[in-house]
Amino acid sequence: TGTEEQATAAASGAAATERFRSKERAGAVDVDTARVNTLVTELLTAAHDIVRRHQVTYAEYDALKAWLIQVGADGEWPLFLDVWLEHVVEEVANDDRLGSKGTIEGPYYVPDSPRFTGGEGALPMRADEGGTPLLFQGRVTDVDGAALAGAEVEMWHADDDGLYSQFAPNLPQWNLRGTVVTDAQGCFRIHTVQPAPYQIPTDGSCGRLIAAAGWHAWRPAHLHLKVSAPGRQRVTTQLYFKGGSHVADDVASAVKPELILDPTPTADGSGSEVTYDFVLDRV
Ligand code: MBD
Ligand code: FE
Repeated sequence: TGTEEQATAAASGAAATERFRSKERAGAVDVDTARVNTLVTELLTAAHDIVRRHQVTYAEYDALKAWLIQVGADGEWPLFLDVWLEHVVEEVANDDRLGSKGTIEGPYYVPDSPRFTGGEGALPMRADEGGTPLLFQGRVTDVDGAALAGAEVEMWHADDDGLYSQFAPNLPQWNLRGTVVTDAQGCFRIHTVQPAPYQIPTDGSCGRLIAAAGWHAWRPAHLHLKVSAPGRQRVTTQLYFKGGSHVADDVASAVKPELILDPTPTADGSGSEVTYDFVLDRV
């Protein structure tokens, strides 16, 4: 019609920035003076070294300054940081954790999604939701193999157009977001649809950086998950699809070999299914 709201970098950036501001840990940072001194001094020293080694010009310095200002104006700091820095923070944070591998959370998690008890649920979706139906099922245990009943398996993912509800216009609030609580055996079954690959918005600052540097803007299709149970460490992870585009060259560097699914067609030909189990370490 021409009046329909389009997904824009600035709108999804503003929503991601607002989401980050409202999360518990965001306001409560209190880092030790000596630690700030060490980290910021080393970061600046690395930048000084780059300027000297590459003879950075005033034109380049001004391009950097303009770009940094615009990242904030576009609300794209959450996107920028989660795409290009979070993977190393996650690696360091979970280095010695037992059980299921995790990976980055990214900018589009929203807590308190619709909850389904009894071990089974279908993520909220539109009547005409695109994408192949997918049954994602498995079991949650502790590191000794004991079933974790009442564990929460939170899932959120992009739709068949690569868009996330609450960060793109015209999607139902909880589209493709839900929490399934495991049954007495620790089992869960989640009915959803296959997501599409995600493209970093091309009309924002992250997109301009990608174009300027000659990179690509793609993440492989992925399911986001948080799996938690009382007295266990919560796992934040993502799962990818074997043979999918950009599994081998994710712009966010968040793929690990343990995180690749290989769904099989369902017997009745209606979609595909895959089993994936989670193991949660002690706190
Ligand atoms: C995503 O969907 C995502 O998962 C990450 C990590 C960054 C940008 C978009
Ligand atoms: Fe994502």
